[in-house]
Amino acid sequence: MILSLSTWKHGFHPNQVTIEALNSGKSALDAVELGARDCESDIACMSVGRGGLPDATGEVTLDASIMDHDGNCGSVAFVRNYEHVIAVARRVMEKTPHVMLAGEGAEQFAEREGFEKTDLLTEKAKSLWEQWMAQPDKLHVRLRRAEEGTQEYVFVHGDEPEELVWRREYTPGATQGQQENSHDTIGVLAMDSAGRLAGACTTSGLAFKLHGRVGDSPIIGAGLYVDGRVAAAVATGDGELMMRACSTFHIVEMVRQGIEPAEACERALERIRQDKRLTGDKQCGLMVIRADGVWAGRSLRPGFQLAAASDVLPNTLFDITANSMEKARF
Ligand code: SD4
Repeated sequence: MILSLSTWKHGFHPNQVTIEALNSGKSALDAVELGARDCESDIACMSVGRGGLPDATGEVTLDASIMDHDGNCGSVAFVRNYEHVIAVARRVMEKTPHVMLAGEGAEQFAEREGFEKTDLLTEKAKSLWEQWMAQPDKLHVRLRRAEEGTQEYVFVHGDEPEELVWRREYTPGATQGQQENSHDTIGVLAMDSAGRLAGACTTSGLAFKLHGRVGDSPIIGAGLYVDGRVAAAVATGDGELMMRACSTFHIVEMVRQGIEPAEACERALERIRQDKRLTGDKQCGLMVIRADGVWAGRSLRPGFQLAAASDVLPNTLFDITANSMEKARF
């Protein structure tokens, strides 16, 4: 069988790219890279690649990781001016003895490897950063999409209880716009026709993060983990949660011990719920493919979506909750 999963609604197109690559006989590794690249070039997606929202100083800094069936992995963190950081991460995996390069060193490596320099900050991202800068208590302000179809964002202030925000935005029957917020990182998992697994994760991280902040996405075992004999798992959401819990490693190890994929995600979320710093506004979305092709997705709260496609399933968007997956209505 062939199978691909991508995080969030904006993962729908990348997932189509990934499944088509698998259909044309490409390896899982090539397919996840192509899917991730597709999102890195999509400027409408404001937390991946070009078009990503900047950090608190106005600079866009990217994190990415990639992992193959055999446990080879590469990652880059805090990279500026290179759009396809997923490809740079793959180059780290294939051309160096290292797993991870960060900051200036990663940028120099990208340059030496012939990657093209790009200005990652779009006018729209810059304008949102300027609006954020003008907020009185900006470190306690988060960004969410406003209304359905508008592609506009609103700032949610810290004085509004976040539990209420989630409840209002993610009640059943909420409109499409209400289901979306500023979480846009992409994680892609794939199984190719030879039964090989691979995963990729690429992001500009949390909007307006502190300069120098690195999230879970480039951390092997936090944002992404693959052991082709067992399972592949990827995470999205508030990275600090998955970094403290090593969530994707946790999931793969539970599957190794015979726990069903959906149950493994639920138990990983249970662990995250024990995090003393978990607050009502934080989200975490997890996806897993077991070596036999059984897959699952779970999230701390409603609002997380994933795209899934296989040789028997056309590319389809699913609504994910803490204990269920359902075909999305839009
Ligand atoms: C991070 N996990 O940098 C990423 C952000 C994310 O949905 O996935 N948002 O923490």
